[in-house]
Amino acid sequence: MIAIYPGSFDPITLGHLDLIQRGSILFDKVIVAVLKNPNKKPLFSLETRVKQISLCTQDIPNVEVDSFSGLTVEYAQLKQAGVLLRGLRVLSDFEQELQMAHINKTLANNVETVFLATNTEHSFVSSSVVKEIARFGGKIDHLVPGAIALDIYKALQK
Ligand code: COD
Repeated sequence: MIAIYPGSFDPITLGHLDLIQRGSILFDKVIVAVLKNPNKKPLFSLETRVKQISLCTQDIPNVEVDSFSGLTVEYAQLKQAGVLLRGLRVLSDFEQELQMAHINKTLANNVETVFLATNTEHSFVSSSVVKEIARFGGKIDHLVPGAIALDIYKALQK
């Protein structure tokens, strides 16, 4: 079974990476799919995020990294994926994620959403928190993969 792990990943965090690692054990292949969202102004370009995720997942053989635009379920069908992988940290995630799962099910009945609960160690980690801390020069090496920490400080200085 192929699973799509869709998201913004701006930037990828240790919470995302943990989900990818655990998903790669559960599924034959995990495609990490970065959304091209013209309505958001990300810190990192789409191409940079794809490169960063590829670097951080290079040791996991059944993980692919890609980008997409449009509806996630249409992308999943294009890739012949039966599952959308999503993570849950707090109650507010659940509300939003459940609504999205229901909407996606109405759009594509053959694509299931599978939720993985966050690892307790990463329950408070989000891309926004990382950017907020880094903006003020705080320590982020316990929140993001070591390979991209410096990129974040540099991007925020521009
Ligand atoms: N621990 C566990 N899970 C985590 C952690 C953590 N520390 N941090 C993040 N996650 C999970 C999130 O809960 C989410 O499930 C996933 O990782 C990705 O998170 P983000 O923040 O990078 O990405 P999102 O949630 O902004 O991505 C939203 C989508 C791009 C998937 C969504 O907007 C989408 O599908 N857009 C395309 C249009 C569409 O099809 N919309 C749906 C129908 S309206």
